[in-house]
Amino acid sequence: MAAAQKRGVLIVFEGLDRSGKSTQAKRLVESLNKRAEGSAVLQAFPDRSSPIGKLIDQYLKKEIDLDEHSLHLMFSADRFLKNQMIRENIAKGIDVICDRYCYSGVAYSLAKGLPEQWVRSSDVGLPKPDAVLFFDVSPAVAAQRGGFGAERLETATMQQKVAAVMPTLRDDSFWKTVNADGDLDTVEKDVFRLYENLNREKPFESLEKI
Ligand code: T5A
Ligand code: NA
Repeated sequence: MAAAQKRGVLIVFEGLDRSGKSTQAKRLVESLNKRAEGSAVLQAFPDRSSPIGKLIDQYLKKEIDLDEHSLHLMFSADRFLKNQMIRENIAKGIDVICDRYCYSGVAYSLAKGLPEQWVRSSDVGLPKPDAVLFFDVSPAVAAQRGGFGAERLETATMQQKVAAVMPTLRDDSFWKTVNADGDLDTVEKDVFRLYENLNREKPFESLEKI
């Protein structure tokens, strides 16, 4: 009898701006697909190509203003639009790698001062990650990296607030800290080691709280 097909895993890359999330999420997906084509998919949040994501993109680029409550719900809605896609892939044995997820949603909105219980409620029901890799970068190292400052939330004040909030969201059952100060290859190896140790035997769940 053929062995039962193992499910895929949901891995979320979180952290401050310029911690290297996008670079490493892409590297992981590429290396998994090199080993077995079609075995992993990458999903960035916000998905700037979706109708909701386009509005979020315009907000981030300071082209339009949005009420902060609406914006929070738009970030959540953008994730729920991928709810089914994530679950279908996981069931088929395909790994889903997310570049940011609801932890960014909660951290940035709490940093803006929106009400805590309300902020924490709008992503309940989303697929629960098997691992949240928190990219821990020191401010001095992040400051040396390129591409900072153009978007709306990329201010020192906002980053300090998010840096204070993000670690309080940790859930020890799936939260893993990655030292993001290292060079690209060292960080990639650390990520891969964490990936290889994930447990595909336990049932896939939904988020009951954040
Ligand atoms: N947001 C998001 C909310 O408010 N609510 C939400 O619900 C969500 C999902 C989205 C913005 O929206 C907010 C948070 C954000 O403000 P984004 O599209 O994720 O932002 O942001 P980006 O600007 O694309 O990405 P980041 O600034 O977060 O950077 P990354 O992805 O952490 O870093 P990366 O990989 O792009 O690297 C940055 C630079 O550093 C270099 C890279 O080559 C690149 O130049 N680098 C390294 N250099 C040396 N050594 C390393 N180890 C390096 N790793 C990367
Ligand atoms: Na990014």
